[in-house]
Amino acid sequence: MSIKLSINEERFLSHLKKLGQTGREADKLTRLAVSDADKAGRDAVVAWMKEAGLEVKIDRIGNIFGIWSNHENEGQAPVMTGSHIDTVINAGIYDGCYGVVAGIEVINTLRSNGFVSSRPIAVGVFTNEEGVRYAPDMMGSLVYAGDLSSDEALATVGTDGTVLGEELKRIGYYGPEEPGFLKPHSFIELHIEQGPILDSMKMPIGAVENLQGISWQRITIEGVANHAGTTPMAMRKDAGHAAAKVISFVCDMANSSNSVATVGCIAFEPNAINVIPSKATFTVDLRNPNEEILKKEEAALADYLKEIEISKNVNISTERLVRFEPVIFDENIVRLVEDAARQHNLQCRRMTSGAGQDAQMMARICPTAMIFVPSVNGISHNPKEFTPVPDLVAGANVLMDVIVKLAEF
Ligand code: HGY
Ligand code: MN
Ligand code: MN
Ligand code: MN
Repeated sequence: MSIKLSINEERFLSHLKKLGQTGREADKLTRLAVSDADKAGRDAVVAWMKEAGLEVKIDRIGNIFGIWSNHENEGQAPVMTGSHIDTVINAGIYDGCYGVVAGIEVINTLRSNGFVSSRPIAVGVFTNEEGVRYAPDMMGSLVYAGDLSSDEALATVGTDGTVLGEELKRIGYYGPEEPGFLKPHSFIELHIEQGPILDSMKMPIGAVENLQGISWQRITIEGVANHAGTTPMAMRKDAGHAAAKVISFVCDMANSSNSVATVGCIAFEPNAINVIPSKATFTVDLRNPNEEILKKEEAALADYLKEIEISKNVNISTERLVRFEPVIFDENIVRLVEDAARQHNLQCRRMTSGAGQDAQMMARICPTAMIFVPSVNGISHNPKEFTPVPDLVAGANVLMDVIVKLAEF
Protein backbone atom coordinates (compact mmCIF):
# COMPACT_ATOMS: atom_id res chain seq x y z
CA MET A 1 0.00 0.00 0.00
CA SER A 2 1.35 3.45 -0.67
CA ILE A 3 0.20 6.26 1.58
CA LYS A 4 -0.27 9.83 0.47
CA LEU A 5 1.01 11.37 3.69
CA SER A 6 3.68 13.97 4.26
CA ILE A 7 5.40 14.72 7.52
CA ASN A 8 4.51 17.80 9.56
CA GLU A 9 7.31 19.98 8.26
CA GLU A 10 7.01 22.72 10.85
CA ARG A 11 7.15 20.34 13.84
CA PHE A 12 9.97 18.32 12.26
CA LEU A 13 12.15 21.34 11.43
CA SER A 14 11.59 22.94 14.82
CA HIS A 15 12.70 19.72 16.56
CA LEU A 16 15.77 19.44 14.33
CA LYS A 17 16.68 23.07 14.99
CA LYS A 18 16.08 22.74 18.76
CA LEU A 19 18.23 19.61 18.95
CA GLY A 20 20.93 21.47 17.03
CA GLN A 21 20.89 24.16 19.72
CA THR A 22 20.93 21.67 22.63
CA GLY A 23 24.26 21.22 24.37
CA ARG A 24 25.94 24.02 22.41
CA GLU A 25 28.76 25.95 24.10
CA ALA A 26 30.18 29.20 22.75
CA ASP A 27 28.15 28.47 19.66
CA LYS A 28 29.95 25.19 19.06
CA LEU A 29 28.01 21.90 19.04
CA THR A 30 30.04 19.19 20.76
CA ARG A 31 27.65 16.58 22.15
CA LEU A 32 30.14 13.84 23.07
CA ALA A 33 28.66 10.52 24.16
CA VAL A 34 27.16 10.48 27.69
CA SER A 35 28.26 14.06 28.41
CA ASP A 36 25.99 16.74 29.92
CA ALA A 37 25.38 17.97 26.37
CA ASP A 38 24.32 14.43 25.42
CA LYS A 39 21.96 14.36 28.41
CA ALA A 40 20.37 17.61 27.24
CA GLY A 41 19.85 16.13 23.77
CA ARG A 42 18.51 12.86 25.19
CA ASP A 43 16.04 14.71 27.44
CA ALA A 44 14.70 16.65 24.44
CA VAL A 45 14.32 13.53 22.29
CA VAL A 46 12.59 11.55 25.07
CA ALA A 47 10.14 14.44 25.56
CA TRP A 48 9.30 14.41 21.82
CA MET A 49 8.85 10.64 21.87
CA LYS A 50 6.39 10.98 24.78
CA GLU A 51 4.56 13.85 23.03
CA ALA A 52 4.19 11.51 20.05
CA GLY A 53 2.58 8.95 22.37
CA LEU A 54 5.45 6.47 22.16
CA GLU A 55 6.38 4.09 24.95
CA VAL A 56 9.97 4.95 25.91
CA LYS A 57 12.38 2.18 26.94
CA ILE A 58 16.08 2.51 27.77
CA ASP A 59 18.64 -0.28 27.90
CA ARG A 60 21.76 -0.79 30.02
CA ILE A 61 24.07 0.89 27.51
CA GLY A 62 21.75 3.90 27.31
CA ASN A 63 20.15 3.12 23.94
CA ILE A 64 16.73 4.82 23.92
CA PHE A 65 13.70 3.37 22.06
CA GLY A 66 10.36 5.06 21.35
CA ILE A 67 7.86 2.31 20.54
CA TRP A 68 4.41 2.61 18.92
CA SER A 69 2.34 -0.54 19.21
CA ASN A 70 -1.36 -1.40 19.57
CA HIS A 71 -3.31 -4.34 21.04
CA GLU A 72 -3.27 -6.28 17.78
CA ASN A 73 0.43 -6.02 17.00
CA GLU A 74 1.87 -5.79 20.52
CA GLY A 75 4.74 -8.25 21.06
CA GLN A 76 5.50 -8.65 17.34
CA ALA A 77 8.97 -7.77 16.06
CA PRO A 78 8.91 -4.04 15.26
CA VAL A 79 9.98 -2.21 12.15
CA MET A 80 12.76 -0.04 13.55
CA THR A 81 14.35 3.19 12.40
CA GLY A 82 16.71 5.54 14.24
CA SER A 83 20.31 6.72 14.47
CA HIS A 84 22.41 8.65 17.02
CA ILE A 85 22.53 12.12 18.59
CA ASP A 86 26.07 12.11 19.94
CA THR A 87 28.38 14.20 17.77
CA VAL A 88 32.05 14.77 17.03
CA ILE A 89 33.82 17.92 18.25
CA ASN A 90 32.46 21.20 16.77
CA ALA A 91 29.91 19.26 14.74
CA GLY A 92 27.08 19.97 12.34
CA ILE A 93 23.44 19.55 13.37
CA TYR A 94 22.36 16.84 10.92
CA ASP A 95 24.73 13.86 11.40
CA GLY A 96 22.65 11.25 13.26
CA CYS A 97 20.18 13.78 14.69
CA TYR A 98 18.37 14.01 11.36
CA GLY A 99 17.52 10.29 11.37
CA VAL A 100 16.32 10.36 14.98
CA VAL A 101 14.11 13.46 14.60
CA ALA A 102 12.73 12.19 11.27
CA GLY A 103 11.97 8.79 12.80
CA ILE A 104 9.94 10.38 15.61
CA GLU A 105 8.19 12.65 13.09
CA VAL A 106 7.28 9.74 10.78
CA ILE A 107 5.67 7.77 13.62
CA ASN A 108 3.91 10.92 14.85
CA THR A 109 2.53 11.55 11.34
CA LEU A 110 1.39 7.95 10.88
CA ARG A 111 -0.30 7.88 14.28
CA SER A 112 -2.01 11.24 13.95
CA ASN A 113 -3.34 10.24 10.51
CA GLY A 114 -4.96 7.10 11.85
CA PHE A 115 -2.60 4.71 10.09
CA VAL A 116 -3.04 1.23 11.55
CA SER A 117 0.25 -0.64 11.46
CA SER A 118 0.27 -4.43 11.44
CA ARG A 119 3.63 -4.24 13.22
CA PRO A 120 4.93 -2.11 16.08
CA ILE A 121 7.14 0.71 14.82
CA ALA A 122 10.11 1.87 16.91
CA VAL A 123 12.69 4.64 16.69
CA GLY A 124 16.07 4.05 18.34
CA VAL A 125 18.72 6.48 19.63
CA PHE A 126 22.00 4.57 19.90
CA THR A 127 24.66 5.48 22.43
CA ASN A 128 28.14 6.59 21.34
CA GLU A 129 27.96 6.17 17.57
CA GLU A 130 30.87 8.55 17.01
CA GLY A 131 33.45 6.89 19.26
CA VAL A 132 35.27 10.21 19.81
CA ARG A 133 35.27 10.01 23.63
CA TYR A 134 35.01 6.21 24.00
CA ALA A 135 36.17 3.70 21.36
CA PRO A 136 34.83 1.79 19.52
CA ASP A 137 32.40 3.86 17.55
CA MET A 138 28.90 2.51 16.90
CA MET A 139 29.22 1.16 20.46
CA GLY A 140 25.54 1.25 21.49
CA SER A 141 24.36 -0.54 18.36
CA LEU A 142 27.28 -3.02 18.54
CA VAL A 143 26.19 -3.93 22.09
CA TYR A 144 22.56 -4.06 20.87
CA ALA A 145 23.58 -6.47 18.13
CA GLY A 146 25.17 -8.68 20.79
CA ASP A 147 28.79 -8.39 19.57
CA LEU A 148 30.11 -6.39 22.52
CA SER A 149 29.04 -7.17 26.09
CA SER A 150 27.26 -4.43 28.02
CA ASP A 151 29.67 -4.86 30.94
CA GLU A 152 32.71 -4.48 28.68
CA ALA A 153 31.21 -1.39 27.03
CA LEU A 154 30.22 0.13 30.38
CA ALA A 155 33.78 -0.35 31.65
CA THR A 156 35.31 1.54 28.71
CA VAL A 157 37.71 4.31 29.78
CA GLY A 158 37.42 7.44 27.68
CA THR A 159 40.07 9.76 26.22
CA ASP A 160 39.31 11.99 29.25
CA GLY A 161 39.87 9.17 31.75
CA THR A 162 36.18 8.83 32.64
CA VAL A 163 34.40 5.46 32.67
CA LEU A 164 31.44 5.24 30.27
CA GLY A 165 29.13 3.37 32.70
CA GLU A 166 29.73 5.91 35.49
CA GLU A 167 28.99 8.81 33.12
CA LEU A 168 25.86 7.01 31.85
CA LYS A 169 24.59 6.61 35.43
CA ARG A 170 25.52 10.21 36.24
CA ILE A 171 23.38 11.55 33.37
CA GLY A 172 20.52 9.21 34.33
CA TYR A 173 20.44 7.02 31.19
CA TYR A 174 21.57 3.68 32.57
CA GLY A 175 18.34 1.89 31.69
CA PRO A 176 16.81 -1.39 32.94
CA GLU A 177 16.39 -3.18 29.60
CA GLU A 178 18.89 -5.77 28.38
CA PRO A 179 20.39 -4.56 25.04
CA GLY A 180 18.75 -6.52 22.24
CA PHE A 181 15.50 -6.80 24.27
CA LEU A 182 13.51 -5.70 21.21
CA LYS A 183 14.50 -7.87 18.21
CA PRO A 184 13.59 -5.81 15.13
CA HIS A 185 11.79 -7.26 12.09
CA SER A 186 13.82 -4.83 9.99
CA PHE A 187 15.89 -1.65 10.38
CA ILE A 188 16.00 1.38 8.07
CA GLU A 189 18.25 4.36 8.90
CA LEU A 190 17.86 7.80 7.36
CA HIS A 191 21.12 9.78 7.36
CA ILE A 192 22.88 12.60 5.53
CA GLU A 193 25.44 11.31 3.02
CA GLN A 194 28.33 13.23 4.60
CA GLY A 195 30.08 12.99 1.22
CA PRO A 196 29.90 14.86 -2.14
CA ILE A 197 28.17 12.36 -4.48
CA LEU A 198 24.44 13.21 -4.22
CA ASP A 199 25.05 16.96 -4.00
CA SER A 200 27.39 16.98 -7.02
CA MET A 201 24.82 14.99 -9.04
CA LYS A 202 21.90 17.07 -7.72
CA MET A 203 20.36 13.74 -6.67
CA PRO A 204 17.93 13.94 -3.71
CA ILE A 205 17.94 10.31 -2.52
CA GLY A 206 20.64 7.65 -2.06
CA ALA A 207 19.67 3.99 -1.65
CA VAL A 208 22.60 2.72 0.41
CA GLU A 209 23.46 -0.87 -0.51
CA ASN A 210 26.76 -1.35 1.31
CA LEU A 211 29.19 0.19 3.79
CA GLN A 212 33.00 0.38 3.99
CA GLY A 213 35.12 -1.74 6.30
CA ILE A 214 36.76 0.35 9.05
CA SER A 215 40.16 -0.10 10.73
CA TRP A 216 41.17 2.24 13.61
CA GLN A 217 44.53 1.90 15.36
CA ARG A 218 46.69 3.99 17.66
CA ILE A 219 50.42 4.03 16.80
CA THR A 220 53.10 4.95 19.35
CA ILE A 221 56.64 5.75 18.19
CA GLU A 222 59.36 5.97 20.88
CA GLY A 223 62.60 7.76 20.04
CA VAL A 224 65.04 9.76 22.20
CA ALA A 225 64.68 13.40 23.17
CA ASN A 226 67.75 15.43 22.25
CA HIS A 227 68.92 18.95 21.51
CA ALA A 228 67.42 20.33 18.27
CA GLY A 229 70.57 22.34 17.55
CA THR A 230 73.46 20.12 18.48
CA THR A 231 72.33 16.64 17.42
CA PRO A 232 73.51 15.66 13.92
CA MET A 233 70.63 14.33 11.77
CA ALA A 234 72.28 10.90 11.42
CA MET A 235 72.43 10.48 15.19
CA ARG A 236 68.81 11.27 15.91
CA LYS A 237 66.09 8.89 17.12
CA ASP A 238 63.42 11.34 16.00
CA ALA A 239 59.90 10.06 16.78
CA GLY A 240 58.43 13.11 15.05
CA HIS A 241 60.11 12.52 11.70
CA ALA A 242 59.28 8.80 11.88
CA ALA A 243 55.61 9.70 12.46
CA ALA A 244 55.66 12.06 9.49
CA LYS A 245 56.98 9.29 7.22
CA VAL A 246 54.27 6.84 8.44
CA ILE A 247 51.53 9.44 7.92
CA SER A 248 52.70 10.10 4.36
CA PHE A 249 52.90 6.36 3.70
CA VAL A 250 49.32 5.77 4.87
CA CYS A 251 47.88 8.66 2.85
CA ASP A 252 49.90 7.80 -0.29
CA MET A 253 48.74 4.17 0.02
CA ALA A 254 45.08 5.28 0.20
CA ASN A 255 45.59 7.62 -2.76
CA SER A 256 46.85 4.73 -4.87
CA SER A 257 43.77 2.59 -4.15
CA ASN A 258 40.14 3.50 -3.43
CA SER A 259 40.78 3.46 0.30
CA VAL A 260 40.51 6.47 2.56
CA ALA A 261 43.06 7.10 5.32
CA THR A 262 42.99 9.74 8.04
CA VAL A 263 45.38 10.64 10.84
CA GLY A 264 42.96 12.61 13.02
CA CYS A 265 44.78 12.75 16.36
CA ILE A 266 48.52 13.29 17.01
CA ALA A 267 50.60 14.20 20.07
CA PHE A 268 54.36 14.69 20.53
CA GLU A 269 56.34 14.47 23.75
CA PRO A 270 57.85 16.56 25.22
CA ASN A 271 56.26 18.83 22.56
CA ALA A 272 58.88 21.61 22.77
CA ILE A 273 60.13 23.62 19.80
CA ASN A 274 63.81 22.86 20.43
CA VAL A 275 63.62 19.21 21.56
CA ILE A 276 63.69 16.26 19.18
CA PRO A 277 60.44 14.41 19.98
CA SER A 278 61.01 11.37 22.17
CA LYS A 279 57.47 10.12 21.52
CA ALA A 280 54.78 10.44 18.86
CA THR A 281 51.29 9.00 19.38
CA PHE A 282 48.75 9.17 16.56
CA THR A 283 45.62 7.42 15.23
CA VAL A 284 45.09 5.86 11.81
CA ASP A 285 41.55 5.51 10.38
CA LEU A 286 41.74 3.31 7.25
CA ARG A 287 38.63 2.29 5.27
CA ASN A 288 37.76 0.38 2.10
CA PRO A 289 34.57 -1.29 0.85
CA ASN A 290 36.60 -4.40 -0.05
CA GLU A 291 37.73 -6.58 2.86
CA GLU A 292 40.66 -8.14 0.93
CA ILE A 293 42.08 -4.73 0.03
CA LEU A 294 41.61 -3.46 3.60
CA LYS A 295 43.42 -6.49 5.01
CA LYS A 296 46.24 -6.09 2.45
CA GLU A 297 46.70 -2.43 3.32
CA GLU A 298 46.75 -3.13 7.05
CA ALA A 299 49.51 -5.68 6.39
CA ALA A 300 51.43 -3.21 4.17
CA LEU A 301 51.27 -0.62 6.96
CA ALA A 302 52.54 -3.18 9.51
CA ASP A 303 55.49 -4.02 7.21
CA TYR A 304 56.27 -0.33 6.73
CA LEU A 305 56.29 0.25 10.51
CA LYS A 306 58.96 -2.48 10.79
CA GLU A 307 61.04 -0.76 8.09
CA ILE A 308 60.79 2.60 9.86
CA GLU A 309 61.81 1.05 13.20
CA ILE A 310 65.10 0.03 11.58
CA SER A 311 65.73 3.03 9.34
CA LYS A 312 64.84 5.61 12.01
CA ASN A 313 66.19 3.60 14.94
CA VAL A 314 62.95 3.95 16.93
CA ASN A 315 60.51 1.63 18.66
CA ILE A 316 56.94 1.34 17.31
CA SER A 317 53.91 -0.23 18.99
CA THR A 318 50.32 -0.36 17.74
CA GLU A 319 46.96 -0.70 19.53
CA ARG A 320 43.88 -1.94 17.62
CA LEU A 321 40.93 0.36 18.46
CA VAL A 322 38.27 -0.73 15.94
CA ARG A 323 37.94 -3.27 13.15
CA PHE A 324 34.63 -3.66 11.33
CA GLU A 325 34.27 -5.59 8.08
CA PRO A 326 32.39 -4.12 5.10
CA VAL A 327 28.60 -4.65 5.20
CA ILE A 328 26.13 -5.49 2.39
CA PHE A 329 22.60 -4.23 3.13
CA ASP A 330 19.35 -6.09 2.44
CA GLU A 331 18.49 -6.04 -1.30
CA ASN A 332 14.70 -6.06 -0.71
CA ILE A 333 14.86 -2.99 1.52
CA VAL A 334 17.24 -1.21 -0.88
CA ARG A 335 14.59 -1.82 -3.56
CA LEU A 336 11.86 -0.44 -1.28
CA VAL A 337 13.92 2.76 -0.96
CA GLU A 338 14.21 2.99 -4.75
CA ASP A 339 10.45 2.35 -5.18
CA ALA A 340 9.55 4.96 -2.57
CA ALA A 341 11.80 7.54 -4.24
CA ARG A 342 10.16 6.77 -7.59
CA GLN A 343 6.67 7.17 -6.07
CA HIS A 344 7.73 10.61 -4.88
CA ASN A 345 9.20 11.39 -8.33
CA LEU A 346 12.61 11.70 -6.72
CA GLN A 347 15.76 10.66 -8.54
CA CYS A 348 17.70 8.04 -6.62
CA ARG A 349 20.99 6.19 -7.02
CA ARG A 350 22.57 3.29 -5.20
CA MET A 351 25.64 4.03 -3.16
CA THR A 352 28.14 2.97 -0.52
CA SER A 353 28.30 4.50 2.94
CA GLY A 354 31.82 5.83 3.49
CA ALA A 355 30.92 6.54 7.11
CA GLY A 356 30.33 4.04 9.86
CA GLN A 357 26.67 3.80 10.83
CA ASP A 358 24.47 2.20 13.47
CA ALA A 359 22.81 0.41 10.55
CA GLN A 360 25.99 -1.59 9.99
CA MET A 361 25.52 -3.13 13.43
CA MET A 362 21.76 -3.66 13.09
CA ALA A 363 22.49 -5.51 9.81
CA ARG A 364 23.98 -8.23 12.04
CA ILE A 365 20.57 -9.00 13.56
CA CYS A 366 17.91 -8.10 10.98
CA PRO A 367 17.39 -7.05 7.32
CA THR A 368 18.73 -3.51 7.15
CA ALA A 369 19.35 -0.66 4.71
CA MET A 370 19.82 3.10 4.67
CA ILE A 371 18.51 6.20 2.94
CA PHE A 372 20.87 9.10 2.25
CA VAL A 373 20.07 12.73 1.49
CA PRO A 374 22.65 15.19 0.10
CA SER A 375 25.24 17.06 2.14
CA VAL A 376 26.00 20.39 0.46
CA ASN A 377 29.61 20.33 -0.86
CA GLY A 378 29.95 16.95 0.85
CA ILE A 379 30.84 18.64 4.14
CA SER A 380 30.26 16.83 7.46
CA HIS A 381 31.84 16.48 10.90
CA ASN A 382 32.05 20.25 10.53
CA PRO A 383 29.66 23.07 11.61
CA LYS A 384 29.23 23.94 7.91
CA GLU A 385 27.37 20.63 7.43
CA PHE A 386 24.11 21.51 5.60
CA THR A 387 21.18 19.85 3.85
CA PRO A 388 18.44 22.01 2.26
CA VAL A 389 14.92 21.69 3.76
CA PRO A 390 13.33 20.16 0.62
CA ASP A 391 15.91 17.35 0.75
CA LEU A 392 15.38 16.84 4.50
CA VAL A 393 11.60 16.59 4.02
CA ALA A 394 11.91 14.36 0.93
CA GLY A 395 14.14 11.95 2.84
CA ALA A 396 11.71 11.79 5.76
CA ASN A 397 8.77 11.09 3.42
CA VAL A 398 10.71 8.33 1.67
CA LEU A 399 11.53 6.90 5.12
CA MET A 400 7.81 6.95 5.97
CA ASP A 401 6.92 5.02 2.80
CA VAL A 402 9.59 2.41 3.42
CA ILE A 403 8.45 1.95 7.03
CA VAL A 404 4.81 1.54 5.94
CA LYS A 405 5.82 -1.09 3.38
CA LEU A 406 8.03 -2.95 5.88
CA ALA A 407 5.20 -2.91 8.42
CA GLU A 408 3.05 -4.85 5.96
CA PHE A 409 5.57 -7.70 5.54
O1 HGY B 1 33.54 7.30 12.00
C1 HGY B 1 32.43 7.14 11.51
O2 HGY B 1 32.29 7.00 10.31
C2 HGY B 1 31.20 7.12 12.36
O3 HGY B 1 30.48 8.28 12.12
N1 HGY B 1 31.49 6.99 13.74
MN1 MN C 1 26.26 9.59 11.84
MN1 MN D 1 29.47 11.06 12.40
MN1 MN E 1 28.50 7.58 11.40
